[in-house]
Amino acid sequence: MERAAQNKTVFDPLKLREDFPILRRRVHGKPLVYLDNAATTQKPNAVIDALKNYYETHNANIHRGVHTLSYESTLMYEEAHEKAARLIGAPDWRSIVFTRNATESINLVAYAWGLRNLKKNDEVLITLMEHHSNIVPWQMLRDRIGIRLNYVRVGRGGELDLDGLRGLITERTRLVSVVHASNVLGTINPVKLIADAAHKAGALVLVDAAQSVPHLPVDVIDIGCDFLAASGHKMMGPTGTGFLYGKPELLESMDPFLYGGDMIEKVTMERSTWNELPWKFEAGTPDIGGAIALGAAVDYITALGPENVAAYEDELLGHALGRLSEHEWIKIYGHGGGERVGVISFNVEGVHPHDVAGVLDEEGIAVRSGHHCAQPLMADLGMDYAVRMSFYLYNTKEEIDLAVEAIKKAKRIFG
Ligand code: 7TS
Repeated sequence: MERAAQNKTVFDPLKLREDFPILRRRVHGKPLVYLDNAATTQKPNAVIDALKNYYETHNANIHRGVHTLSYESTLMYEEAHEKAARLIGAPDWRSIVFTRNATESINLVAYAWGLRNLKKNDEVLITLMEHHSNIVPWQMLRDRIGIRLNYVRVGRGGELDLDGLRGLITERTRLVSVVHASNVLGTINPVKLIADAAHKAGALVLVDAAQSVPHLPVDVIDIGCDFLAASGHKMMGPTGTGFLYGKPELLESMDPFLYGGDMIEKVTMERSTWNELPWKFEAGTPDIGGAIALGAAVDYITALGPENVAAYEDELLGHALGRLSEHEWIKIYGHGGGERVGVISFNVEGVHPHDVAGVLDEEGIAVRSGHHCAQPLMADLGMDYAVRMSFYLYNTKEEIDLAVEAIKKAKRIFG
């Protein structure tokens, strides 16, 4: 909340909303209120125009031939890597591998690092707070090579059990893979501290930053992580975009993930050698236009300032928590203090979460109801489903008030 107080007037959300054409649309006759930003975010004109401009004036395949369009596309595609690198404080743009999404980024590490470097009884430590995309790849390695998969527990207030975490890091731990900001509870985990503890034991650290990079200043050097996975589409970039950061020396030491065109240096009938970073990990024709438009999204966030985005979302979060807490029949999960991103999961006593979401939809309000791809966490919290509101920089307190009114309506109808 302190951050918000210092930065209150930094940007005008009403002005900024004009950059997002979709926010002008109506749903069931009501103005759209989009509160499902943890799933994917809306796109500003700058991103839509970058995509359109790419296809209208530059479109060609990259790293091929000398013709002008291919040359331009290649430069623009490489520049998008540089922008992503700068956003997360990576000194070398070649440590950024473009992927389709955060899920693919984590799978890249599981296949290209895990399959080659882990052996039976090695340990991977994750947490109960993970999205399925940071659980299932490690279960795959457990089933294929017999690694052990351990989970750090989560307290009722939504905090990771850090003492438990220290106890679970052993001399067999090879990787600690942890979510930076929870997509269910909003909890911001102390990833720098976790990275220190892991490194002391000789383990590597992967940070799942799908919900942090869009909302907070993130610096890979400050955190000290070895890998960081991010989603482009959760930070206003096009769907089908994401990236993996890896320490260059680690990426150099790894085998490729996918094999084929563009990732090779030389191919003979007998064998092949690999291209330099990051192309070694970007096999086949990538989403060139998407990546360039993701670069435009990075420009948009950078111009606003990630610290200002965080401060404004903190204001929205404080407002929403205050409004929801006025009703004892609303149960909020995991907001026991500490730093949070703008995500609130809750249930309404006596009303199924899908019914809550259905009533909100009739009012033009988009929220997610379900298991949020975090079933182990949901089970640990003693539920199957919850409603989730998640904010972004174009949301307003008035929208949150409309959502609270619609929740009250759902309670009146179903409760
Ligand atoms: N990690 C976290 C913490 C996430 O929230 C998500 C997506 C992912 C990884 C996977 O990202 P993707 O880009 O591969 O889809 N989370 C959600 C969500 O909460 N609702 O829809 C997608």
